[in-house]
Amino acid sequence: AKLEGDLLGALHRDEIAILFQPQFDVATGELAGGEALARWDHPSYGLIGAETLFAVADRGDHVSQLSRHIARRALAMGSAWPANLRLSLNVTAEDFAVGDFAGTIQRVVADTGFPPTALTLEITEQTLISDFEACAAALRELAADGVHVALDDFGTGFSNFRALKALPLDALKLDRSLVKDIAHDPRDRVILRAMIAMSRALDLKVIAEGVEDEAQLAVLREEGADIFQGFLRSGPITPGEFLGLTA
Ligand code: G
Ligand code: G
Ligand code: MN
Ligand code: NA
Repeated sequence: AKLEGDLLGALHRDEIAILFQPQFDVATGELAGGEALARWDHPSYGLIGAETLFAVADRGDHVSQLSRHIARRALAMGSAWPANLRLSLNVTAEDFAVGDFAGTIQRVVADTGFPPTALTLEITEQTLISDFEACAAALRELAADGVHVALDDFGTGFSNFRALKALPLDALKLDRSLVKDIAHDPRDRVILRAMIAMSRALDLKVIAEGVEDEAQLAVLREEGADIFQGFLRSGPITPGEFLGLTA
């Protein structure tokens, strides 16, 4: 009960920290953008991860306020980035089920001056089922503004091929469980190759996450993945550290 009661105050006291995990071009190794990852920098408990943060927000029915807060803060930071870099924001179907989240994103884009074509929304399938149509419609509205949409966590238990067909997607983001063994297990490599072939045929970019060693990156390069992120190059870093990478 304690943490729930703190959350609204935390939003006002600016205790929600936003880190960015850099994303790189597989072919060239160049910085391509960053994924915004939220943390709660709690005065007594220290850094609280996104999963706990959102669980606490959910218990207090404050998820939509939290998501809107993160969108506004992340895009304000991103508006200082070079124009060629993409900013990825994690969103869920639940975000689109409350109020007019597409309108919120459009307003944040207008207020911050962040170019919509440099924004990628990473949508997870976890909660897509119940609010699928509303979510698809909202994403189509944003896609019409030039916002990009990536299907996140692809390859986890929530993978839903319906989303591939019905959402206005630009990219498929392969979960790190699909990336982990590609350099050692031929079966994992076959699955990777098939996912990339499918993505090509659907005109989707392929983003690989959880890349931890050079052998994995070499396989991604040979198979033709587009973008990667992972501890091999960088974990999540502060906005200041991220800007340092662009200098
Ligand atoms: O970075 P971390 O390990 O705490 O992330 C845990 C999970 O929380 C990840 O799946 C990540 O996508 C998710 N997450 C991180 N930041 C956000 C956010 O701002 N919004 C949503 N909906 N999920 C987030
Ligand atoms: O599900 P999502 O990708 O949004 O989760 C992001 C979380 O994954 C971050 O908290 C980050 O610390 C973690 N992460 C980022 N890169 C790697 C990696 O290369 N390996 C592992 N195991 N975790 C990673
Ligand atoms: Mn993500
Ligand atoms: Na993910």
